[in-house]
Amino acid sequence: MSLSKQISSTVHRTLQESPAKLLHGYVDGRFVPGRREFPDVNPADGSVVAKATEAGEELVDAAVGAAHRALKGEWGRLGVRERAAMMCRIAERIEARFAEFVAAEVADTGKPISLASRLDVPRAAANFRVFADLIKTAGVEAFHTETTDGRSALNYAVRKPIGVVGIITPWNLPLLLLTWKVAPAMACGNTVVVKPSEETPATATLLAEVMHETGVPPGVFNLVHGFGPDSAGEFLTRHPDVNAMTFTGESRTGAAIMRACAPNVRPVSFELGGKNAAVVFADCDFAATVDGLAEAVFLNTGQVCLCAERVYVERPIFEQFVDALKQKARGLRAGWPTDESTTLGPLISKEHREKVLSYYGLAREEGATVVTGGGVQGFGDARDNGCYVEPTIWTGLKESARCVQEEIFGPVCHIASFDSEEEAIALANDTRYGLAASIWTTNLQRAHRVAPQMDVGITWVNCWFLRDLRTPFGGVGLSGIGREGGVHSLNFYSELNNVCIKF
Ligand code: NAD
Ligand code: 6OD
Repeated sequence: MSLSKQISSTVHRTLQESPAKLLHGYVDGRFVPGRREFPDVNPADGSVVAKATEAGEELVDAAVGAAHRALKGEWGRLGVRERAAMMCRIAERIEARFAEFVAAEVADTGKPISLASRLDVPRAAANFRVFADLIKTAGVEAFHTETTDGRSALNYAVRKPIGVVGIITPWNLPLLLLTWKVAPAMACGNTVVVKPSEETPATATLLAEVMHETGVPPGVFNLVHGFGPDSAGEFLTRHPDVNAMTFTGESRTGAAIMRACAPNVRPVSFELGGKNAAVVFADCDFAATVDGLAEAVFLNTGQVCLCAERVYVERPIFEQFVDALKQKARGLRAGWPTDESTTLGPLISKEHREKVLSYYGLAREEGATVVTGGGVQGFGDARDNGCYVEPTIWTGLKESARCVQEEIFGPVCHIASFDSEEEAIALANDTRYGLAASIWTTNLQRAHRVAPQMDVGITWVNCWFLRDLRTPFGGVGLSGIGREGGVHSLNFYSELNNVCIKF
């Protein structure tokens, strides 16, 4: 059977079987039930695809305790090459269970099967492979120091695990974002307690199964399910024995987690929200830019932190560009996520749909021209119980409008015109966020001039979401604290002990 047929039949089987499925936490090498069950809902039609069990404070405490014991056990004694080899085996097991991972991600998020197969699951395996490679080749700083008595000292830094790392992740790219943190944390010899989003517990549970099958020692990877406040998320962030916290999610949640980490002065790494700008110059490759922006605005139904919600287009091509992106929006196929030809899935939940629709309403009040969309599709089948919204484009809003300043996290953008490079830079930087920007031009001198002036952590030129996992990833302002990726991840997930030897 071809891979795509295999994936498709696994997805259908999973959706049929899954209402009976109970997703437990994984602590100290065992699957353990939590204090109560909560539903895992498929946003395509509102059906319950599984139930997960919420970890209470005792289970989170048990997970942190197990993680500490594991640091001192077999895992702590493994050499770098053995750890790296284990991580490669984890990548292989993810690939061996590829169809199940895709099925679980599609059922939980409603994202199109084509997207989960091309992006989410391959990246999970790549995250383990890349950090296995990096840790084997990572160097340390060394300095030869002349001393005042005419002798010398050798300084060199030793990389050590930071300890137990708490990892909290969101629902938009659940497995990709979880493994983006688990892999470097494990590569550096840490143990982890992970808390995936309550909206998407399934692939994290499959990852726990993979850890188990791969022979990862008990306590190295621990999983607790549940919510944020007064639930597993909060219990983890305020646990005094967690040595570092890494979090991806909303800026507001980042602030709450920072407060929880403050009393014990623990390091944090935050990948937060964005209100990203795309700047389109009149000299761009028009067709390629429209294709690129259609992805940058609508991929994953706009639920990628890097999505462009503000598009600035140089005046001579403004009308033509608005029209071309409108055609792209109208060409998206809002279908069943399991259908190979679907290009637009639902939003994650009814609650999130209410939020996005509230912005669709607000845009009208704020004076937007609705170029396309602005409402909800009707399907005449079970998808009407789901969380779909129309892909939407606005023009005509003031820069101060809430729809231009606040992260919406849906399939929507506002397009405005500009007349000069300076104006484009000022408009792009007029935000409290600072995650990513994209610049579209065939003039490379301009690209080199403009890109460094973007107040963001990542600037793409003539591309978007093109990832090399060795590069720094993160944001400024409300978009986060710190950088992960390559050596930046290794530095966050390890402590450096500088050894100074006089000779
Ligand atoms: P969220 O902040 O609501 O939830 C993220 C996670 O935090 C969930 O697991 C949730 O249960 C947990 N949580 C919530 N409150 C908590 C608390 N008080 N203490 C501890 N844990 C808590 O985010 P979301 O709605 O799941 O995800 C969407 C957001 O994530 C968007 O803002 C998006 O931009 C952002 N995001 C950023 C990046 C990035 O790399 N910068 C990547 C993906 C998503
Ligand atoms: O590609 C990545 O490593 C990454 N962290 C992507 C984040 C996407 C936000 O939704």
